[in-house]
Amino acid sequence: MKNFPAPQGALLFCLLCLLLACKTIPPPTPFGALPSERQLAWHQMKYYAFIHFGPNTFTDVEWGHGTENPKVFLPTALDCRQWARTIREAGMEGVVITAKHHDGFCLWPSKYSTHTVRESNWRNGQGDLLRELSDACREYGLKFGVYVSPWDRNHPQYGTPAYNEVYKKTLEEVLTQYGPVFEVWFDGANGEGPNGKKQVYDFPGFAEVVRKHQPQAVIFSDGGPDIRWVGNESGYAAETNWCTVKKNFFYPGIPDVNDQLQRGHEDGEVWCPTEVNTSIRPGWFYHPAEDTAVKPLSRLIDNYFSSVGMNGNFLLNLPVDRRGLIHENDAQRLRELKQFLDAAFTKNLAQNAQAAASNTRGRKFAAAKAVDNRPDTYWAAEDAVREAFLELEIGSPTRFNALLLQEYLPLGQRIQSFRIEALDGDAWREIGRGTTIGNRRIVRIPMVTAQKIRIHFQGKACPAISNVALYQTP
Ligand code: FUL
Repeated sequence: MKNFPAPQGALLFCLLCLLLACKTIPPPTPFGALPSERQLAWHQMKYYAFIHFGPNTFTDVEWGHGTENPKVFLPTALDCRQWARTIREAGMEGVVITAKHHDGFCLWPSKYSTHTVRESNWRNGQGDLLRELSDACREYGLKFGVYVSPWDRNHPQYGTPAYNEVYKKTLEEVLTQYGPVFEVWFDGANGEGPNGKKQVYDFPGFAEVVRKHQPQAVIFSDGGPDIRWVGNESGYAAETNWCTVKKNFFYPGIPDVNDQLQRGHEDGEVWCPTEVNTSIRPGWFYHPAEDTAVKPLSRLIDNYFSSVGMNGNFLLNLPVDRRGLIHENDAQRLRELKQFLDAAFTKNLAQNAQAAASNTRGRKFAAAKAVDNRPDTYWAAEDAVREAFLELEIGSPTRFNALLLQEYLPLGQRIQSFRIEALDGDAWREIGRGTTIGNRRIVRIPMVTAQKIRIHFQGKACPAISNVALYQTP
């Protein structure tokens, strides 16, 4: 038998051990409900635009009756490329358009309705707003999503079983003619139709149509199935926000559970995270009187931290005006928010931090994986460890007032609470605390200067943290 010379032999032995060590330490066991691929893709988004546009824009109401003359729909200078440019420059990642609101008016020439852009004089009745917008989204690299109201105050068959079939056909048109759709938004509102009857909606059937034609699209409603309403329209997720909910508990239009929608259910069996929707103005649709009521920057910043920073995504509504443009005042506020976000989040002050942890399950899951800027690696503790801390040595005294924490979602949402400490002289001083983390938690704290910080995690299973970052926000 051939012997290796001693030093090479030892080296090989070490390498083998290392290889074995890496191989044998399995990742933590996933805990509880887990996200699907389409949900994980959606979790990578943060901030996108809602657009409410239709006859209401011209009649100055929020809920059209469905009896409006389609000729009222007459934007004078409609330009979807201006929308897409403005949205892109705002740092948003996509658009969800009211293809049909409760008045039943279709922004595309649907075969299944007589209340559409075809019956208006816009583009001589030859227009298709979904075509123009989806083209503009492609040009500007934005994702395209649709709101198709099940409640229809115009359709003569509304209130009968036949309407469910009409609605499915309508949905099919929207989902097959305009390229990839990233999100389908089902509103829970269910009022009376033109014949005074309410509809019993076939939501499972509607979802089937979405899955068939756009399997990657997430479906939004009060009850998901993919993403849920956050229980308010003012733009706030809750401090405690679980991605999990009880099975078959929420459904579209469910009354009196807004608080539970906001918080989710800690022990829920189903993954269904929150999307936080609010409008940049008081109304969803355009009203000239609200030109001076665009929300102040401070409010939008607050909404950003309370959505993107509280384990949700931010869907900010822009009421396109009667010209068919995003109004200057709204565009200005979007630019201001973008400037704030750039100033706040471009520089991660923990970028070069040295990380250590009170417990680690092996090299592959080392503390450093929480600051390596990769979403697919994470620090994890051993299975039995439900409380552990990460320690960051930043290198030099650093001023910061915000911390970003992210869990590695493919293993479930695990953390129930956390505490942040800074080394102050010889003593650790608490500078912040919170409850859930999930996809993304941004903790705002009073400005501190520190060189060493610790984040203590406590969870339902061992922590699996993919990212920690520090920021100094204006
Ligand atoms: C609500 C609707 O009734 C409003 O008109 C608006 O579309 C909002 C986003 O959802 O349920």
